[in-house]
Amino acid sequence: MISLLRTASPLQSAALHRGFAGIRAISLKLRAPLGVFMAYAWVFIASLYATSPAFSQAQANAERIRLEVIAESLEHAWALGFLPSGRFLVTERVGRLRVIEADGRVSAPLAGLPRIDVGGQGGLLDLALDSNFERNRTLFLCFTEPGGGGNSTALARAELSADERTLNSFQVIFSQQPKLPGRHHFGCRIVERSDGTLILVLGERFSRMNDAQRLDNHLGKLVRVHKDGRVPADNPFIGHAQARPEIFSFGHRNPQGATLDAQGRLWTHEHGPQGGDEINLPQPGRNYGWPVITHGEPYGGGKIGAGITHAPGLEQPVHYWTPSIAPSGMTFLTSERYGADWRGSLIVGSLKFGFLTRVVVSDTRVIREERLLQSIGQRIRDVRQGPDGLLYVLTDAPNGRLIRLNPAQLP
Ligand SMILES: [Ca+2]
Repeated sequence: MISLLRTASPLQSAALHRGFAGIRAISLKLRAPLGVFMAYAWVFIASLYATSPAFSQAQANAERIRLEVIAESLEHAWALGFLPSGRFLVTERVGRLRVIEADGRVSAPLAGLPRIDVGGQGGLLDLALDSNFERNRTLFLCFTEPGGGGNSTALARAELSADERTLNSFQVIFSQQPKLPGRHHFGCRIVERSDGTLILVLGERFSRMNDAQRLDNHLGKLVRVHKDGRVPADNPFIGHAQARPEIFSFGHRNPQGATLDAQGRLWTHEHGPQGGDEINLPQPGRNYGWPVITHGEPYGGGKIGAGITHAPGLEQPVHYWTPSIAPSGMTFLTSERYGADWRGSLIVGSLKFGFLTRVVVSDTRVIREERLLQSIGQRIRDVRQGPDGLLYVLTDAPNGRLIRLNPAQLP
């Protein structure tokens, strides 16, 4: 509760300094404390749309959400899962997996993880519960796997013990090739599609951006595998000489968000360089352009390659952000817990600015955006919708938090 109060003032100043005139006030009102980890605060929502019609809408949306900090002191929390027991499962990038009780108590690190190459952007990253978790206790993790004089992103399966203290039968089912020295651009989000296959998004490791255009490696790719690691027979590059058979789509930079919409379509986002963060709807076999085309530029300015944004045969993003927001985490809001008009929004976290962006979409088009939680004061690493239809956020900090976004229930 105190930490929330602490963050409000400097953040308000910082946001105003950035020129977000949409912020009129950040008001925090304490409610009855429920325990060491519980705090409530009223949070006003700000919008980048400072001009009148959109700003009026933003004001109407203000006060829809109040933040409830469920747990703190999570060391660079990265990914969130919801256990049928009502507990939460959280990865910490530093190589730990923890269970959080509904009342916010944080468990000791779970046993059963392999050696993980923690450092820079690498470590224990995403998690996804199997769609049949209640029956098979299976979950999927991706992490930075050491080896070959360096590391790469690996996808593994494991079973969570009945007491939820141990991972059993940990098994790597896919390893990105090649392994390279370096600490950057591991990508790493896992999505189970309705056909039961897994999509894993993979970065191009920063030093090897041109390899995103080559099919003989897994750098800058989306890959698709069965839950036991077998390659689906209908993957798009099966039978192509020199192509890695796991590849689903290519020409990606560093994706850190992936989710399905209500129709089962796959949406991803990825970090651009300086500007040009993208939302894509990856289709099998398609080329998403990096680094041949980009809406961004190198850090410090100039051109990447020929400095072009479009080219024949290369897919355009459905949306891009310039300046970059550094997106991480993504989910469709399918509930009406925040009002019927928010249902169907794509919710994306921002590392760079520490906000959520509510992306209003119509079918596969982006209509507009609204920025939420600009007072949160930490990088947002993950956002997911819980079984209760509410949104949950993980923040990426030495004292990262698990936060529930409650409807404000205005009088
Ligand atoms: Ca692209």
